[in-house]
Amino acid sequence: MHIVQMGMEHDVLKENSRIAHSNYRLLKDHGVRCIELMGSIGSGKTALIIKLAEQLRAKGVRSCAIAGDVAGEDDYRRMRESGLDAVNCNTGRECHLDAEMVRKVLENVNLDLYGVIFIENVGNLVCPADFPLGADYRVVVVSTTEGDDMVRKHHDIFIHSDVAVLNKIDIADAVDVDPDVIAEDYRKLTGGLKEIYRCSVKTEHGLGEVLSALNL
Ligand SMILES: Nc1nc2c(ncn2[C@@H]2O[C@H](COP(=O)(O)OP(=O)(O)O)[C@@H](O)[C@H]2O)c(=O)[nH]1
Ligand SMILES: [Mg+2]
Repeated sequence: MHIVQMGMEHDVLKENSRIAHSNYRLLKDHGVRCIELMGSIGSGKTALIIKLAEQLRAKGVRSCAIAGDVAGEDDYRRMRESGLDAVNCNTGRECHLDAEMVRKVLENVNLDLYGVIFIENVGNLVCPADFPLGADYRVVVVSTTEGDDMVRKHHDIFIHSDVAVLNKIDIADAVDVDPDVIAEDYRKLTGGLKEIYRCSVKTEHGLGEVLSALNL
């Protein structure tokens, strides 16, 4: 008899998927759309969430954000100071959020109050890819300051995300990065089917297109 040994990793990912699906159902039952942002430390995830939430507020849509970080309350505080409702979620030593952490946070959020929930994952371009959380859209945010090789080096996270955003277009020249190179790498990776959304949270350039890409 041939015995297939199921590794620990398989079980963990399967269980994560199951909980992610139940998070998704819970959010749908309350009519909440959920957007997860992944990306390096400093790519502009917090800044983008704050700005998108402001634009949604102007349209009468109320949002809440889950600030995922290894430690500290910095992003959570920035979100709150901007007027955005937020929940802090420290992972301790984990380099990514998982569906169970999000499930526990959602248990303590009055979902009937919100049209949109943003989830900021821990700054990391590798680990979050394997752990869906139950969002409608997984978004990867990279910035020009990270160099022009992000898509080539980290294709997994681009493949595991629905929408890709290239932020800090305003300082591309200053850091000698050609956004066209990143855009072309992404186009190739996605078989010519998808474009990376270029924006600057600072100047607000391209944010309307990002909102539309997220169906918001
Ligand atoms: N010039 C410029 N700076 C930005 C832009 N977006 C974010 N930043 C800055 O980049 C830094 C990191 O942003 P943050 O939102 O904390 O990144 P996170 O670690 O991905 O959450 C902050 O100092 C932001 O003000 C942008 O579009 N242009
Ligand atoms: Mg942040």
